[in-house]
Amino acid sequence: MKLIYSLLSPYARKVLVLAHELGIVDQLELVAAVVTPTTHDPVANLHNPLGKVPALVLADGQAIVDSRVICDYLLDVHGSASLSPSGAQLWRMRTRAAVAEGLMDAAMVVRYEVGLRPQAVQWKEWVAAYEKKIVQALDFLEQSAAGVATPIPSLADIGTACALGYLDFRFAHLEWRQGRPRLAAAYEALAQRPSMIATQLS
Ligand SMILES: N[C@@H](CCC(=O)N[C@@H](CS)C(=O)NCC(=O)O)C(=O)O
Repeated sequence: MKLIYSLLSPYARKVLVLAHELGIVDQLELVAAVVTPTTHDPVANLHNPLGKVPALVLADGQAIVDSRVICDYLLDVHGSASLSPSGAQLWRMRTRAAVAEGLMDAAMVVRYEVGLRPQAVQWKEWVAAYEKKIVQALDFLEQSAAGVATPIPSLADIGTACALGYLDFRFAHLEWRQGRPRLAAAYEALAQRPSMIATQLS
């Protein structure tokens, strides 16, 4: 399988962390792409009509996008039913995973607005509104923080860890740990896992 990815993408990191946790990372051939909303990466565009990373290309050439679907695929093919909670716990976990994903999305919106858009046409209210979404998502994740799932972290744990790692990398000024001790403790536990160490953003 080929993983079209970028070293700095928290979405691609999620897939890589899960692959490490499932013990299948060696089955992934990593193909780096350089993506922004305003540039055209031929490899990313070949496999994903949205031109985004990550994309997973199977042996028969079928491409799977986006990171949520790739993670579901890896769990389906290489995991086991025991790795997923059931009943109410499943929907709590999936909701936490969706909020963590939304946190990443909001961070990416701010990053593109501040880092890519010419300064003269940047929209301050837009940035403030998305920073507010980041803060609200962090508060939700603090309130719903639970112990890390075993034997491997859940999709919510992995998504949250990768979103928080991205904040540390690009949004350190937000000081997300302030007032969020449970989330900080959960993150510290996750950050020490070999899967997270092997995929650090740099
Ligand atoms: N929902 C997508 C989001 C992926 C995404 O936005 N990736 C960024 C890189 S971190 C990207 O490819 N950006 C290029 C673009 O927006 O065109 C996923 O989960 O895979």
